Amino acid sequence: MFMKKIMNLIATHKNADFDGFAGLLAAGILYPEATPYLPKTLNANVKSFYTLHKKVFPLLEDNDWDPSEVKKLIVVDVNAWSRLEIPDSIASNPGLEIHIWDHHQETGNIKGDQVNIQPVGAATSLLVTRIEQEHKELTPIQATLFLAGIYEDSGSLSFPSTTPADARAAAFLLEQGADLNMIKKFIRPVYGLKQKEIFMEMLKNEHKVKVNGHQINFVRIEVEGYNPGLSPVVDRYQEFSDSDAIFAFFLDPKKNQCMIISRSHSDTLNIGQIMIKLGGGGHPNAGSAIIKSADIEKLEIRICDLIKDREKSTIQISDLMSFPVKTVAQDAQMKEVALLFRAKGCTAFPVTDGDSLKGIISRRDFKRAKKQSDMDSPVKAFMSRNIIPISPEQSVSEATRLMVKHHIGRLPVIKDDQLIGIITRSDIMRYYYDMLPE
Ligand SMILES: [Mn+2]
Repeated sequence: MFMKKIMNLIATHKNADFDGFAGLLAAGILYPEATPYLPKTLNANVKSFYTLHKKVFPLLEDNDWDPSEVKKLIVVDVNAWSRLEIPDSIASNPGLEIHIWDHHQETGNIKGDQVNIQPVGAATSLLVTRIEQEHKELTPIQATLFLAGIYEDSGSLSFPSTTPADARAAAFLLEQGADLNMIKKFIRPVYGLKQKEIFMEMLKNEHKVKVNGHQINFVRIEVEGYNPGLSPVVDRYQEFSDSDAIFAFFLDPKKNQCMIISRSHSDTLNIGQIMIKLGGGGHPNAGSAIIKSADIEKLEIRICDLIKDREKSTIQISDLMSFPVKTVAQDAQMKEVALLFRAKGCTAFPVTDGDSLKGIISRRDFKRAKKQSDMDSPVKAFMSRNIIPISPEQSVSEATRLMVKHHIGRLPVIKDDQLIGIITRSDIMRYYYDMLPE
C-alpha cells in the first residue's frame, strides 16, 4: 500500500469545537509544509460544517501514513496530552519538535519548543493575528471558518474573556470576506429531539430558592444512558431564566450518579469555585461535577451553604454603602434642608423622627415645592415615604433588583433597626465598572 509521508502534523483537541477546527486550518496557512489531522470526534455543529466543506478543507483522516515519521507537531487550542487527538505513539517520536498555539491558561503537560499561549478569547485569534502580520491572503470560506472559531469561543465577542486581539482578528476576517450568514447557520448548537425533550422537562421541574438575595434555580431531571449535549441545553435554559444561577441535576438511576451542570449570570457567584468543592470544576460563570450515589436534597442544601460561605468573601452592601449618614429631622424646614444640600453637595437625606426612619428627601422632591411658603414647611410634607430598606450582608444583585423593581435610586441600609448607611445607584455603578474604592 502506498504510504503518505507526513513529517509535519497539526493537531487539536478531542471533540473539536469551531475554535479547534478553525485553528487546525489557520495553522495550515502558517505552516504550509504541515498537514492538519482531523480529530476522530467533532462537535455536532462542526461536523455538519465539515461535511459540507470536505472538498475545500482536505484534512488527514486516513491511516495510510506512518506516525513514527512525524518530526514536527503543531498543537492548536490545547496544551495537555490527554486532550490532544493524535495517534499516541507520536508523543514518543525521538527529537519531536512541538509548537503550541493555545489560550487555555491552566498549564498542561505538553512541553513546546515554541509556545504561544495567550489569554485571548479564542486560540484562532492568535493564528489569525499572525496570518495578518505575514500579509497572507484568505479565501472568503477560510475567513468564514476562522471567524466561526473566534465567535464560538467568545460568544460573538461578548464573553468577558474577549480581548482587543479577538476583535481585531474578527475585523481582519470580515475584510477578507467572512460570511456572517454562514456563521449564524453553523455556529448554533444543533439541538436534537432528545435535547428538546430535556429542555421541556426542565421547564416543568424547576424550583427557585433565595440564598443571600440571589435567585437560585434548581432543576432535577432523570436521564438514562448516554446523553450528549446537555450543556448547550442548560446554556439555553439559563438564557430564558431570570435567576442569578441555575444548578441542573441530571440523575441517572441505573448508574446511581448525578451530573450537575451549573451556569450563572452573576459575578458574585463563582460557580467554578462551588463545583471544585463538589469534586468538579469550571469557570466563574459555568461549571459541572459528577457525583456518585447523590442525595439530591442534601446536595441542594450543601450548594446553598457554599453560596452563603462564598458570599462572605465577596462584596456585600456594607462594602459599598456610604456612611455615616447625614440625616435630617422630619420637622426641619425645607429651606434648612436646601441649605444643607448646598453645603454637603449630596442629593438626598434620610428623614428621621428620633431614631426611626420616616422617609427620604431628595433634591427632586424640591421640584414640588413651588410656592415661597413651601420652603417654610417641614420636610415630612415633601419627603418620599417609600422606604425600601436593605441589610448590610445582602448582595449587590439584590440591591439592583430592588432599585429596578421600585424605581428608586437609593436604599437605606438597616441593621438592628438602626440606619447604618445608604447605598445609591452610583455606588452600584462603581462596583459593576470595577471602580471599587481602594
Ligand atoms: Mn478554544
